[in-house]
Amino acid sequence: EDRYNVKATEQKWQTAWDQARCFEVTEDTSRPKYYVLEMFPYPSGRIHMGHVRNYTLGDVVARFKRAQGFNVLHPMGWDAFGLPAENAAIERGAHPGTWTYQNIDAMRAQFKPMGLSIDWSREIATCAPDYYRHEQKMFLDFLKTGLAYRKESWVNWDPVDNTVLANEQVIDGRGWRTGALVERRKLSQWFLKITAYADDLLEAIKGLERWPEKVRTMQTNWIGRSEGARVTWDLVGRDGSIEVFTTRPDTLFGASFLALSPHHPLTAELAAGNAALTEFIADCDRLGTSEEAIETAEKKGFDTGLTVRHPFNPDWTVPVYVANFVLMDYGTGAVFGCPAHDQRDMDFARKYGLPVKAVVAPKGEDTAAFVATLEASETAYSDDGIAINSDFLNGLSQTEAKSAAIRKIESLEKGHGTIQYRLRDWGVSRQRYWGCPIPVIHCDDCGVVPVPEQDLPVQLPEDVTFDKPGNPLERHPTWKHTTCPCCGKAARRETDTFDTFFESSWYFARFCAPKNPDVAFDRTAVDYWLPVDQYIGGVEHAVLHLLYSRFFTRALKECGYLDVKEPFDGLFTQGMICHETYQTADGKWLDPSEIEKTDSGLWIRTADQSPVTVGRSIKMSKSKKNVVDPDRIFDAYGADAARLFMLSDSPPERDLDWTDSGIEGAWRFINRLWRMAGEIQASAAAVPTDSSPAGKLVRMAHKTIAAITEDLEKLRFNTAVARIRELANAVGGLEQTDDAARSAYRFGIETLVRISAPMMPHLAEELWSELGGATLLTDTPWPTYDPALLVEDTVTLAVQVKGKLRGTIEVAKTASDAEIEAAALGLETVQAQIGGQPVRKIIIVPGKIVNVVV
Ligand code: ANZ
Ligand code: ZN
Repeated sequence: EDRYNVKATEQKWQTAWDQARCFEVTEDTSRPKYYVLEMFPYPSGRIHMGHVRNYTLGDVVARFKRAQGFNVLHPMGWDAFGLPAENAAIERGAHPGTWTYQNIDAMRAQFKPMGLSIDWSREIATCAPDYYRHEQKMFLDFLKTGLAYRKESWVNWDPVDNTVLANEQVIDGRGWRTGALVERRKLSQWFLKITAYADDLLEAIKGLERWPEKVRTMQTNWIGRSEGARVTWDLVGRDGSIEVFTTRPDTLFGASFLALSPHHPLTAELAAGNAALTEFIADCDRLGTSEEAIETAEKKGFDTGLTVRHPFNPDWTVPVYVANFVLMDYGTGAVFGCPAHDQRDMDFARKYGLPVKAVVAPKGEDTAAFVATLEASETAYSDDGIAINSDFLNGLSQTEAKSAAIRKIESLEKGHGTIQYRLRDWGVSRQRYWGCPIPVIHCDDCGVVPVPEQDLPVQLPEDVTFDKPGNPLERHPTWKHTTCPCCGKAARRETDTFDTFFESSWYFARFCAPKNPDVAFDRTAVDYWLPVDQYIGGVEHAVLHLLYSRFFTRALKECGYLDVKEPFDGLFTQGMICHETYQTADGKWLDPSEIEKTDSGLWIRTADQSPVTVGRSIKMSKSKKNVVDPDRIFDAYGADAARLFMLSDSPPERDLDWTDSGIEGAWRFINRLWRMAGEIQASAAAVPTDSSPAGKLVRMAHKTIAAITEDLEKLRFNTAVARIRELANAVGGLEQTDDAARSAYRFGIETLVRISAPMMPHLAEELWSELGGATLLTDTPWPTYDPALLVEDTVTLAVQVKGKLRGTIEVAKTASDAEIEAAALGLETVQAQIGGQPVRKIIIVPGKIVNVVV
């Protein structure tokens, strides 16, 4: 045969690995473990190139670690609950479960031909009752320990469909199906107390040394620790006070108003019987619940007519507004406004004609001029500076002024220094069908009663309809009707289900013993496998999923489920796959199959010969029609070529441009390796390591093993591929003229095969068997190198004539002066410079220069 039969070969080895159960693992305390995990996919129906990259990266790590002798766990599962299944049910009438399991089958069938070293016996789907029953139990334990609680909170409400909307279903402030303006509504919902761990989650980020800096920063900002003060302002003319939270107590002398959240208890009190204020609150509610909407909306306020006394001077009073930008669930739900030093407050002050008083000035500037300019300006000064116009704070730096102000507040008993976190408790209730039922029962007499453990799982009913808006669990004729476990009277089941981030917060631990029906985690198994040594996924999960998992692991430890605190020891976030885009003159996106190149090299649309603009490479997305279907690539070039290309051109953390020439290049390289292996000639000679070309090649192979081992250790896959290509070039360039060369050639191929195995496992396995490997390459240890052969045995010396560089020579490190002189004089360029003159002296600087003096 003269062509590599990629289809048959890849299929053959996948079957061989399956039959040998190569990737099925059990705990084995005699060997070091290594747990590799890619973020598990949502079963959308088809895999995309992002999946191909993600699982290729993970598979290289898994296969490499395995060859190094680790007991490698590399499992796969499906994040199977979620809104798209319900949307499909609404649009196509298929049951969400049917749709989901069909998608799982389709995607599994697409993953299998990739030749991933996955232990498929551990496959899980989070929508299976024997998965979610365990999280119902966890929830009951969280309830007992106070980590789960119920409180009123805001949701997006579609007033036409009369249904709660998920954030994704709100588009530009409108319901996705009705187009109606979304409102805020208050509902009683379940929360998990992630804030109890705010400090610990923040502090422990320091220890996550194998996480990308970028992700650590994002988590730090998300937790958002702010040092500041709570300050009390007494109301004028009535009892009571308003407490505000501020990070800038140093600017207290610049205060010109107080602002309450529309949902502050005092606001509610004032609104009773006040139609204008009630209308203002309703107006604020129409903004929806997203922080972004609130931030970008025009700042609006309502003057309550109340005033409060300044904490440092009871004679100084400022007005109290209700303002749309003050959030109820941060700090105290009330702020003091300092327009000179906060842009939002400045906008507000200019709009409502409130005073602007400068109390901070930059060091070393003309203060009077600065103050005059700032107080007449529209732009706040929020940079650092020295306190001015601030009584006892004058002259202090910002840090000093903050502490001094807090000391004063505390001595006056008008508040105290405090630490505030941006992090909020995690609201886990969703008014959706396709999620894990929350295991509680509502009884008119007993209140909220947990479902007794022996009644778990609370299973989703199968017979549901999606013909009307809203949650089918609500409308189901029987499901929600039950009896109270306490008093036995008729009672109602909770019809909310969990946020789907709930399932993904513990799946990595379930993989340790996924079939255990009795407990979520088999202790021996989780103690052995956790934490995950290398986690790989998209940076879009840098905050929520990864933070929830870190929280869950702590909560589970507290409830006695396991004994680690951090779930992911190493984290790697991969870049995106990008592709060129094609557009018609009027902006319509075109698929590559709709265009062609003219003889003059221009792109046109085949249908009407109209010109096409080729856009820069951007993230593959269906809407831009620039996706490449993995199936088509596997079919045309095989899995190894797709894998190789995924690893080749860009470092894995960067975006990768998909190009036809790139995948074709990978394909050609695979064929070239295959042909080169076919050119091995028999030889009985020992593998040479001398300074002959053959010996040099062998040394290079040893160096390549050393370097690639380090590359793979550090996830520098593109460099690793480059080294394989270099070695292949060198092997291909070696003439098999004698036995030593034939032996070196064979050694070169053998090395190439072994170091390619994590990346191109099928080709490597095929060539290994042709080389006569005794076991599967997959079961063969990683190649070792001889450190002695890494040491260079030659040096390169610069040769100068009359002080000018004229060439270089390569000589053995042990070469004598006479040998070096002869080699230098042997250079044609040197002879040309000497031009027959007598050589007076040759100066040798060892290891560096040969200077010929004439
Ligand atoms: C007075 C002040 C003066 C403020 C100044 C800032 C600059 P971070 O850093 O995010 O913690 N704030 C407090 N509670 C708020 C709420 N519930 N809704 C909206 N804004 C709120 O921000 C803290 C600052 O945000 C606080 O400090 C407060 O405004 C505002 F020159 O107090 B500051
Ligand atoms: Zn009861």
